[in-house]
Amino acid sequence: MPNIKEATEIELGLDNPQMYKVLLHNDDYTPMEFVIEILMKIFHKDLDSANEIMWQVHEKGKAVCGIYIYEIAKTKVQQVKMSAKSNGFPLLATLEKE
Ligand code: TYC
Repeated sequence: MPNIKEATEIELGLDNPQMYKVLLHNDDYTPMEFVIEILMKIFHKDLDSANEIMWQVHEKGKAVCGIYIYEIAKTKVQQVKMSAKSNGFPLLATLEKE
């Protein structure tokens, strides 16, 4: 018997969606503590990995903080933007196709 559900998922591209990296970018003004807080609250990192990612951004200029489907990645970028803006920091997050 043909598997209609599987065939439809494949046809619609739902079996293997395009994934997007969310990158955090360095700047000279956002406090390290604020970046760590963002990584814990928005990207659900524990303190150790948030600290590690923050240092990677600080030293290398940018780092990946998560990989998601488009709608989720876009929402994370927007959440970073809103939180940074309301706290008066220039922190920037961007999307990149995986
Ligand atoms: N460079 C910032 C500082 O020295 C810290 C920082 C880290 C800023 C990561 C942004 O995405 C960032 N206060």
